[in-house]
Amino acid sequence: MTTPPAPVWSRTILHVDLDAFFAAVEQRDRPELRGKPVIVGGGGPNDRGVVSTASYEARAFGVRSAMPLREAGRRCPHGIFLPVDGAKYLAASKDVLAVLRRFTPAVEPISIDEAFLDVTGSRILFGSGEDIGRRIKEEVKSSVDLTISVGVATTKLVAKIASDLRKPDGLVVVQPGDEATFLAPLEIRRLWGVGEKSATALREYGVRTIGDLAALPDDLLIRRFGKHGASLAQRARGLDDDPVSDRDAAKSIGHEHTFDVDTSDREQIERTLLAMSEGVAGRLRDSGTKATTITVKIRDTTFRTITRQRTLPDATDMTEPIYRTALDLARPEVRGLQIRLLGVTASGLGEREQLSLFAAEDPRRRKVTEAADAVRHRFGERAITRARLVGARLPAPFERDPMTPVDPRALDAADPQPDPGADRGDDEIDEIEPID
Ligand code: TTP
Ligand code: MG
Repeated sequence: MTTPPAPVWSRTILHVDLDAFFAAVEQRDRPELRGKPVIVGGGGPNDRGVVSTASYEARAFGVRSAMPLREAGRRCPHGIFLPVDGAKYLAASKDVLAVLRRFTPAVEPISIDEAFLDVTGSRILFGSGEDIGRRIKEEVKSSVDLTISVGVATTKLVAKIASDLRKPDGLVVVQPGDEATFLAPLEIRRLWGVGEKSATALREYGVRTIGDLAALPDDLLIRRFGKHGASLAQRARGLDDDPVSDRDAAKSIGHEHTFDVDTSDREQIERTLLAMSEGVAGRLRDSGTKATTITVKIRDTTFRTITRQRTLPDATDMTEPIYRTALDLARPEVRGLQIRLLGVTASGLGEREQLSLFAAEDPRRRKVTEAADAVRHRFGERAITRARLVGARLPAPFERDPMTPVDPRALDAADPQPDPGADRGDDEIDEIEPID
């Protein structure tokens, strides 16, 4: 669900991020590890894997997430190396979420250890954003025994950057009106929606910092970057009404799949996304709703879990736009990783009044889909399937999901296409892309 929009300047958004999460859970559960350099990941300093995370004591020796364990062993020979215990971290993550939900229903988890909260409506009960941030820190400490860093601002982007500034155990408040000044000195890449391509294009205009971008005239940005140019500039000026979405389970339709064996096989990953997109689209049609937001969830072998979300230009209940979006969001994230779990969720569900939007799609395709739905309902879900899925070793739970006949070539065309806006970096825009 999406929180009802409040005037941008009056919103209070919190971003919370646990400190050295996996290592902190280990130190919590084994007090003898507190104050020690703990390095979580793989099988130890001689393992070929990488560091998931390191306690702040280990970071003092230069150990970082994603560093080869051997390198970590060289930098911190007396480090205590522990394997990843994903189930334990998930449980802690859920406990923290429960604490956050005491303060507002508008909680949007974005990875295993971070979430956005819209506490605008909670201020009357709990005080200012700063007060709420402080209380959350206290309650996470007393209930779950972990420390958390909090950023408070009027926008998600500013709150997220703020929470990172005084880690660990930080609380940083950016007052309403100070957003643009706060963002101005930061490198342009930290702005959501600015990937490498956009950054390169912006550099042609001498834009290096977010402040440089904010100073560019709107008409130039629109000419160069299309319709998203203006919203990019607004974001650079600290104005961003991107809502905190609480992804209420009842208000979204999604599928998840855990692979029997973790995989980095591109074909298998794409096929799974396709099967899940089919399932989601079929269920949307069955429930007579269309969705505007697609979210993919990716968990890797180390239990690192991320979600990526994008709002579609038009509401849909069709496989192709859902799959295309899911693929686009997942591709850069799964590269080189062993994937344990994938999920595709549709949210921002609207009613049938959106039917007028059918005009935006090929009416023949809808007819074919509707005919397929009828067959599916009458003869069962396996009656119809896409060419790409035939004979594929599909993940079991989705074999039962609705399949609809669409020219399989259309699906291959669902690979991100060089659209007219591609060289303008449009594909990167609108993506909720957490900052590295
Ligand atoms: P982060 O929040 O990025 O890192 P952190 O919580 O360990 O440290 P801090 O926030 O204080 O800087 O990631 C959360 C968890 O996700 C982290 O504890 C382990 C896991 N993770 C990986 O497994 N691999 C990675 O490359 C990263 C960045 C995180
Ligand atoms: Mg963290």
